[in-house]
Amino acid sequence: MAEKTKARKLAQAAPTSTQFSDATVTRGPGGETHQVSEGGVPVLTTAQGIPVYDDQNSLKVGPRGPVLLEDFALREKLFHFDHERIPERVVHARGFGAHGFFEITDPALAKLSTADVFQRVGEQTPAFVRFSTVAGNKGSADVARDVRGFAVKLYTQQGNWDIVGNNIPVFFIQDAIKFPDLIHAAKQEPDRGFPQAQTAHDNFWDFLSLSPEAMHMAMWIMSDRTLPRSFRFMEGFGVHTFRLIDVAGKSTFVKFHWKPKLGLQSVVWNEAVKLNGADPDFHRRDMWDAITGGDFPEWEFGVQIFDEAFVESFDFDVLDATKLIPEELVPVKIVGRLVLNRVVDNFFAETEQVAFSTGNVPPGIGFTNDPLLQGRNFSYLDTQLKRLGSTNFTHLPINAPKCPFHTLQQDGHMAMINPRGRANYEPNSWGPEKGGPRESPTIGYKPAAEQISGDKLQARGDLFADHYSQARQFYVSQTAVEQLHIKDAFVFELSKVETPAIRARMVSHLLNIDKGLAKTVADGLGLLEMPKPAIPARKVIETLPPSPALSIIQNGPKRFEGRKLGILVTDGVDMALLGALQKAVEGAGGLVELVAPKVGGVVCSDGMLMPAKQKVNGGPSVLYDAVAILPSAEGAALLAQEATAKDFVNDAFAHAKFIAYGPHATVLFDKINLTADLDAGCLALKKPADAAAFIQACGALRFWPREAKTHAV
Ligand code: HDE
Repeated sequence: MAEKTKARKLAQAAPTSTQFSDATVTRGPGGETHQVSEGGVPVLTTAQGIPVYDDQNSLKVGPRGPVLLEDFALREKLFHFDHERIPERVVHARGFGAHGFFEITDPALAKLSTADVFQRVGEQTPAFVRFSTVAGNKGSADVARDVRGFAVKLYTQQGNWDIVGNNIPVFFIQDAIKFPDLIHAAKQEPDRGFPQAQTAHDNFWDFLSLSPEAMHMAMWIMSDRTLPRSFRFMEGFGVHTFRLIDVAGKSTFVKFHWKPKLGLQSVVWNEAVKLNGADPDFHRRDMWDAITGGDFPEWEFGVQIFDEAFVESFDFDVLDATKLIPEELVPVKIVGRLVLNRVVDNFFAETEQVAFSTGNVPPGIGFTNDPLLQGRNFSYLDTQLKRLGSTNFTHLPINAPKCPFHTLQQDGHMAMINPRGRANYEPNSWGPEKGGPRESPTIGYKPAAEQISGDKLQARGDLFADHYSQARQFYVSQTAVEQLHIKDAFVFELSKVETPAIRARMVSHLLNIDKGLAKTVADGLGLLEMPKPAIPARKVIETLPPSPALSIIQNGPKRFEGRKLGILVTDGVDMALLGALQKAVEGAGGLVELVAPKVGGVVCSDGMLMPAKQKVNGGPSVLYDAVAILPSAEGAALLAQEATAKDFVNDAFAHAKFIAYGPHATVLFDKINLTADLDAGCLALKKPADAAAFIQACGALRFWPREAKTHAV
């Protein structure tokens, strides 16, 4: 804890008011960063450095105008403003990035790959990570039901390595040629321009139900994986099979994994719906608060390593991105860690302009013939030109390598890295170092040796044709609670589909995955007739054993660390109870926020003023992992008249949260008819010593047995 407090202080001490980040600041001859007026105030200038006389009024003829075109400061200001926007990403438009480092903790990879980043245990490699949703536009809400992007850029000493992954280990499609169709179908429909950031519409389910290869992913996206509680509590996956290439050029197959140190956690759907209204920035705020508070998010870096013999023996094709390799079959070996410890200085310069590409791999890492991966290698470089406007996007500080680099590329829009001298080709006689820079057969990037021959054709491998076996395996690997959420999600999404035939077509696929699931969804939709099962391309659908690694609840943290308790308080709150709760939460590594009738705070039973974080109508319980209700007697009577306080309790209960309550809370519970329903997830705080047991219970994160009793439809 002492370490955490120290880190928190350091993070708070970090300068926040510099006008430019160091990467872009221009200094005068004496190192000055500003022209200074007589009073010592930094002077505003135009982009040409001309000091501005008046930034409140444009240049006019008389005080009522007309405005003169001569006003170059006005023209420049408007001109620049008019051009502030760049195209948002065609997918993954809404994202949030942070800096940190990667380090190897186990030397195992050093002999399998020449990648410099794997060679030295404990050496920190700078990293930048951008998390994102996929379908929503840049201004959409964070807690959309959607896949999350998990894109990692490692600035290694032999160039940038981008692992452009997701929080789900498989994908919708097998071949890049289907990507534009998938994304068109998922995003707003082209005639009406809605719905925004959701897949609950006809086009999406039409395409999906016509694409049996998407069925495994359909199960994942209808699971709680697409409703993460925080970026900090989700896994990341490289998805494709890549190669590690050793010094002899021999390659080993590998899949990359990121596992959150604080365990997995998701929110429930009704909570997500409300969160998007209460705080559309819920995920980015969580990340910002954690890092600036010194609670640095951390992931373990794991690898599944396998060889040609495994590839031959595996039931599926390792080149098929709609399949995973169960961890029970090839365990994930943890060999490193990723820590995020610095927020960006400037959102646009870093998070918006960062440009990832699956094609960015250093020596020692190789591609496979996964047709999705091969398409991506083209698409990412291509899209950066459109988005960032110049081939010189690599000159931007966030994209430039942090190791020495020297290309012979030149010119182009906004070239900022311009070599001196005469040598812009090679071989040449001019360069000081033997006509360099030259290619290097010793350290230069070399792909894995691979013999390839075959007919030119448009087809897929036979093993790509099993679309249901792993979908079924995913479903049977979930706990009953998670299975219920999957059923509910299908019913919700398909209920928003207006065309009955599309709903039925989707159910016809579910029949091949799990009959019980199909039946419940059909019932939930009020489907009059059960459709026939979809005809599988490959007749045999395997019943694979459950894989516990695929469940969120089974991989939860079992502790409250990194989580938040919201305490609803009023004037007169019992300071002994409040203090005990605060101490217990902090002891568990969590955070406490007070929600009160006024944000200025409350006067506690001992006369002390405690400031609140939220006014009750702006701090609904969806913002918290667990809640405590601690009003005084008078306060309880007040809250019983306040709709948002009643919602606070009702929602916490409906979302299966642990609830602690002080002696007067029952007035509020009576008012909302909750008293008779209080269960083992609701703990009475009779004395300060009860706080520790409550926080201990909160480690389960939700009191799931309540859920079935609160959802009748
Ligand atoms: Fe992407 N994807 N993708 N994707 N993707 C983009 O690149 C693409 C796929 C992923 O935070 C785009 O710079 C194709 C799988 C992430 O900046 C674009 C195909 C996975 C991000 C693109 C895929 C991803 C992107 C849009 C199928 C998980 C955000 C803007 C062949 C393994 C990166 C951009 C960031 C972004 C193309 C499939 C992850 C258009 C063609 C599979 C995390 O280039």
